[in-house]
Amino acid sequence: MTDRLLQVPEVHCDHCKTSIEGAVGDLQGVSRVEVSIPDTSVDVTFDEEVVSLDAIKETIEEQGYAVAE
Ligand SMILES: [Cu+2]
Repeated sequence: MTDRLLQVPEVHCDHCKTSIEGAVGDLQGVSRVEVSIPDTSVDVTFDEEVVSLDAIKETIEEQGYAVAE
C-alpha cells in the first residue's frame, strides 16, 4: 500500500470533502481517502498495482479541483 498526501487548494467546505472522498473512494485499489478542509489536503492510501496516482489525481480534477503537488 502507498500513502500520499495531495494538496488541493480549492477545498473549502463539506461539499468539497464529500465529493472528493466519494469519487476517489469509488476507485478500485483505493483503501482509504480522507480530505482535510483546514489543510486543503487529500490523504489517500492505495494499491499501486491496481490504481495509479495519476488516475487518482484525474479523478479529483474531474470533480472540479486542481491538484497542486
Ligand atoms: Cu466546497
